[in-house]
Amino acid sequence: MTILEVDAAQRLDSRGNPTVQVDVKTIAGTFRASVPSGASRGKHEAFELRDHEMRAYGGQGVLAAVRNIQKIIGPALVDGGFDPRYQQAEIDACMCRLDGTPNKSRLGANAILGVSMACARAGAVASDVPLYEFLRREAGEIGPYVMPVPFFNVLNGGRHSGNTMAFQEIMVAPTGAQTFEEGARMGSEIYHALREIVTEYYGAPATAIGDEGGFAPPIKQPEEALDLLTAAVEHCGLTGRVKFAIDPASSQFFKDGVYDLGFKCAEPDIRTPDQMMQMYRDLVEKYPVSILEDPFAEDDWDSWARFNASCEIELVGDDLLATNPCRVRMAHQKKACNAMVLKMNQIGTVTEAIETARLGKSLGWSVFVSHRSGETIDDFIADLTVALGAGHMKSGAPCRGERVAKYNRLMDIEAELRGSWKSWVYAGERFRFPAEIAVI
Ligand code: 2PG
Ligand code: MG
Repeated sequence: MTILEVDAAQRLDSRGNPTVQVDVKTIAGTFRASVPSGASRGKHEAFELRDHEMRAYGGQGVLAAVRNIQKIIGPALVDGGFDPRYQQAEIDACMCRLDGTPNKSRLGANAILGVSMACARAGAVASDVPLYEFLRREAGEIGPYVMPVPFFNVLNGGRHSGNTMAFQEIMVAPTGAQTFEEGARMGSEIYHALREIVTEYYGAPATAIGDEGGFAPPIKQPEEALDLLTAAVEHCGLTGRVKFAIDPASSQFFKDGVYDLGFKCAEPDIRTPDQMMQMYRDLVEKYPVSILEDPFAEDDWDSWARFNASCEIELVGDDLLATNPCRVRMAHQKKACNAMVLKMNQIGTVTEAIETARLGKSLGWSVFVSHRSGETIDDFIADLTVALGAGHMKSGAPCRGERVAKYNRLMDIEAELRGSWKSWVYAGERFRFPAEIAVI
């Protein structure tokens, strides 16, 4: 079964920016994928091709990427006679060869990834299996199926909202649920309680939401955010059954060796790396924080390594690693972190994303699958998370269509597993290393 045609179009993402949509046609049908886009992008990420034609979309157009798919990638895949059932890796390698650059800057990672995802969907349907099965086979995963713990980003700051909060994401995770579905319910209940509490403290206008669906009240210090969340959890009677996570996305406010927590305020609020470390230690001690993602900037290796030396919780590299195997190896060598974020568009193909996840796991790290702040209703990452047995994922708040698309897909997958012969577990408290559950 070969690829008959590859087409692409420019469509809008959740922020109203253009993005790439791909259609791959085979005898089994037409399979679509859409590409996400970050706001707090790391400088080591694969290249996102934009038109920079200022007369349209403020230069954000992706027509060049669309043309690259129509004129270069599509014909090469059709001529190559690839079978998407068995040749995902070959298809992805062919696109990397066509591009020929280390960071996909010729054809654009946004062009290449869209095709890669759509081919995986074509391969799954032609193989008569759900996408998570197809990707699981690609990843060589065996053992029970793991439903991930969702990390809901319920308070938005940083580059994702217009408020004063420097930290980009404050997340809540239902680790004490029994199933994903129960976890989704807990997340939704906490979200709604949080709305009430934000209204009470800051007034109704503060319940406006940020790019990932979380509230964006005028918070200045991280404790304020965690106190609000604590109150919401308590209100729902869920104390002890949830954990918190923080993604400060600190590359965004790192300059000249220091961090400026006031970067969105009139006055700077400068902290040295040592002060940042102390602040994180205090937060971890005071609140049930289980993940710190990008607490230090992408090239502040020294702070990462010093903090990691005594860090007992999950310390995740996002901008630091950019889902790039070279950066992962570098971080491992420097002992900079103990976990990786997995974002397909940071590297640019499904195959390379899976390989990077496997590399992380082989180093004893956990893998935290992530959406981007600019999303579409494409729910590919839900299947990818189950396929990898990653144990946890983040897709924003339990609010906004492009965010809940992934959570809803995960509920569908869980329902399917429940009705099948397959053995499966909800990662729960063991979200970092869910494979260990299987051993028990
Ligand atoms: C992050 C992401 C996703 P962005 O930093 O983890 O939440 O944000 O897509 O803007 O890089
Ligand atoms: Mg991040």
